[in-house]
Amino acid sequence: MNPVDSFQAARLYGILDMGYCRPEKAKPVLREMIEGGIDVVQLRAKNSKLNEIRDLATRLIPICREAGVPFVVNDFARIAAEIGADAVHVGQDDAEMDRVREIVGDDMNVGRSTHSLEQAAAAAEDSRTNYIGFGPLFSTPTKPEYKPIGTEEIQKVHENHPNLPIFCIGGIKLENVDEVIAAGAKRVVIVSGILQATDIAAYVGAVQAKLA
Ligand code: 3NM
Repeated sequence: MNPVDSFQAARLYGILDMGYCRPEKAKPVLREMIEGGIDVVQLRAKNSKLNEIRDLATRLIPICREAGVPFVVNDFARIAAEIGADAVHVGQDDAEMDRVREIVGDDMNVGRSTHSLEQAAAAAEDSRTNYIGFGPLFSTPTKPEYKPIGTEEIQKVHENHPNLPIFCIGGIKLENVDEVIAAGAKRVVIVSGILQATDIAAYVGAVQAKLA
């Protein structure tokens, strides 16, 4: 499957956020996510040094490759390009898209965080963007500074952009994913729910069963 199609086909996108995971645990946690059937994995390390992120990404990408799971680097286009990641994910405030494309070229996927229907529309119109995150739906300790947008606009954002892979994000857990799906979500991102689960593979499998 080519990388764009794999984002289109994805249902559950997991983020290996180093705020929840010690570096020495990253590999076993990634393996558990894959065992549970995760569709996409992003490495997010807001407080790590560049060389640490590069080292970690270099160690993790072969595990994803072997499993056929797309590997995404958060924020750092240069590292994504160096290690041959499947995508780089950037926020609204991160480097301008031209700069990102200059670094990663035309073939790599670029994902963008959006926090409103307007930002989603702008990303959808931008041919440099391949998929979006849409949230945070609920308040979340993983991104505490962002105001939750709720679930009311999920239907609308899908109606507005039927061909864009849209990943709902923010405060989604196994316990509330039914509500998110009922509101129109087709794809979700989960961070703390997965990383704090006692059995990560079982948790991922249980969310996948609901999204299927
Ligand atoms: N981005 P959790 S919300 C990394 O809305 C991130 O763009 C968001 O973590 C956005 O699953 C978020 O632990 C945190 O709530 C999601």
